[in-house]
Amino acid sequence: MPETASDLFVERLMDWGVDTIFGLPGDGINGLMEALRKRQDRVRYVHVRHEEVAAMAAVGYAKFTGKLGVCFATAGPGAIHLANGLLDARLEGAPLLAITGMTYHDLIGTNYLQDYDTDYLYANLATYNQRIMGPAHIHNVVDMACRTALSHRAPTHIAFPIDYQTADADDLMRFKRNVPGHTTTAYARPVRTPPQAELQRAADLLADGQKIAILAGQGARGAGDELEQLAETLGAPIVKASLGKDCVPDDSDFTTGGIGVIGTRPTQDAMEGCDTLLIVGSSMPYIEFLPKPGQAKCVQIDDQPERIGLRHPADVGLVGDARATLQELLPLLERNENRAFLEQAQAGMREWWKLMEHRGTREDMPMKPQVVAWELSQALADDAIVCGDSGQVTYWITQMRLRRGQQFSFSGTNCSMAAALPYAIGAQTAYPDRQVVAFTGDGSLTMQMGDLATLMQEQLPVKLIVLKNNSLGLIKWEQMVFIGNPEFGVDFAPVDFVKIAEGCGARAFHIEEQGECGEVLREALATPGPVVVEAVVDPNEPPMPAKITSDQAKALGQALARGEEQRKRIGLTIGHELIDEQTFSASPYGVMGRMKEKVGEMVGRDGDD
Ligand SMILES: Cc1ncc(C[n+]2csc(CCOP(=O)(O)OP(=O)(O)O)c2C)c(N)n1
Ligand SMILES: [Mg+2]
Repeated sequence: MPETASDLFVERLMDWGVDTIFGLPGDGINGLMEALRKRQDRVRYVHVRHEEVAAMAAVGYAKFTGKLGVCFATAGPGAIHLANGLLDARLEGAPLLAITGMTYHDLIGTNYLQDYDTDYLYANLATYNQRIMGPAHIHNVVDMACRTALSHRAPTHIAFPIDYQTADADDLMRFKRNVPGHTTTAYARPVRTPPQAELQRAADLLADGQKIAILAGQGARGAGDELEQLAETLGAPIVKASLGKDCVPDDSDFTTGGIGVIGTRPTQDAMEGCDTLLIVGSSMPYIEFLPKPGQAKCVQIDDQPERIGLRHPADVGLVGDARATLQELLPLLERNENRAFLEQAQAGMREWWKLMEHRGTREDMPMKPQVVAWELSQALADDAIVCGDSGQVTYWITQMRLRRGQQFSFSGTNCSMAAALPYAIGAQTAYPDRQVVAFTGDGSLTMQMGDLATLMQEQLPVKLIVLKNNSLGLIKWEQMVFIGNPEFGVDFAPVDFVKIAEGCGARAFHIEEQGECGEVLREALATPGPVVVEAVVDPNEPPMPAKITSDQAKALGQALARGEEQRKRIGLTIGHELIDEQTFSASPYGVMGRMKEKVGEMVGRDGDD
């Protein structure tokens, strides 16, 4: 029987199916802690070392399970620490419930201890945001918060004043119109499909396309079979936004991999050359990599009507769940007998993977960061979950070759640093028996290093791989390549991550040579319990886009000329790669390779004649 308002609260969450909660206590939330203590056999409390990690772990949990992620923090400072996780949930589209303590209900607004209106704080973050006004309010508010988070894939927030947390569950203040039992935990997942007439309009438009490309995003996760069927029917390559990386595996014949500065050359060719674009569940923000408005006709599938036409003009908008909509659309489509566009993309991808293998097996010292991602992709378990991070590390990990059954995510639209470790905490809590790998940078890890200790404490056997370049690598290149300035304020003092990990009680490995990388990674992945792998990598390896623009080349030249301190090393590295990759047609330096291909095509054509 619930004795306190907190008992009511936690039991209602359990009725919603909540069995895991991430947080860090304080006197502003101790009433709720007692309700959790009494139910610790049914609700797993994951005790983290920083509230941001609690919120981000709950986002990771939600992203990999599709279930509601739940986190909590104490009043004032604890609540403020949670905020980035709410932003992450909002921009990444993850269902999240954040619970924060608040000072005593009759001292609010008096500059009392940790007195801060956390509901005001979250006003522009949470889709549903309420303050508990007494025990009789709890069911009403918890039900709305859970239902809203799940329906909108969005963050919601409940502020719970301290004295109400321990108030008697039999509250005598209930108003007569608040009929007990009038609200329930009933929930129906919205799976919409568009009207038949709209589906037919889309099918007609697609029937006119000759060079069709599909752009699939996070919303297409879970619709992989349908996407591949669609690609086969339309003769259309599937381009993947980074958050949709695992919607179709990288070894599928139909995908050209990622898009944007981290994307592949065949993707860019497909976007530049298509006459028809079919967007499935993507609103990825890199608009300049999409076909220019007017170039291609467009059908867009999205379950949020306000997103139709958001990034690219849509001729037909299909509002519906990606999988259910594709299942209705597929029978209306004719097979496109013109396979040339798909075949060109497939040939391009064969060249792309040759380039990736070349970059991933280079023996240079310092070790190239691509080597770590390449070797990792060979060593991963078939059902591995990989959590990426923000930085140059994003390039290497999103270009990794994922196999069918493996899952991937990172903070893709919020682009928050220090997401890999919390996401991995969330993923490993949800799937204790799967291999969970966090792939992170040294800048990110030093932001939330305390939570390495969480892995030990919670017995989460996460394998964390940190690329050590003693720098906020991505920003250094952005300063040079985007605005032509020499790097400034990006290097930092080296950290011995092996010692840090061992200090937390975890096993640790160190890699600095290509030759040992694969073997050490395999050993690390096979080691039970939490493991940290420190990989020392070249700080001067440029994150190369698939095609270099003249603006980028000019800005880099200007940055070097204006006194970039590493100009010699950078010049040497780029000069070396320019020669080294000349014969690879997928490389931006691959002029020779592309010429060879063109000549080959011409000779082949003549031969056929
Ligand atoms: C919370 C946060 N702060 C700052 C940034 C800006 N930022 C993006 S990537 C990056 C550098 C990441 O450095 P590191 O983790 O060492 O990875 P590297 O780029 O060196 O591979 C920074 C500072 C951000 N995205 N998120
Ligand atoms: Mg770094």
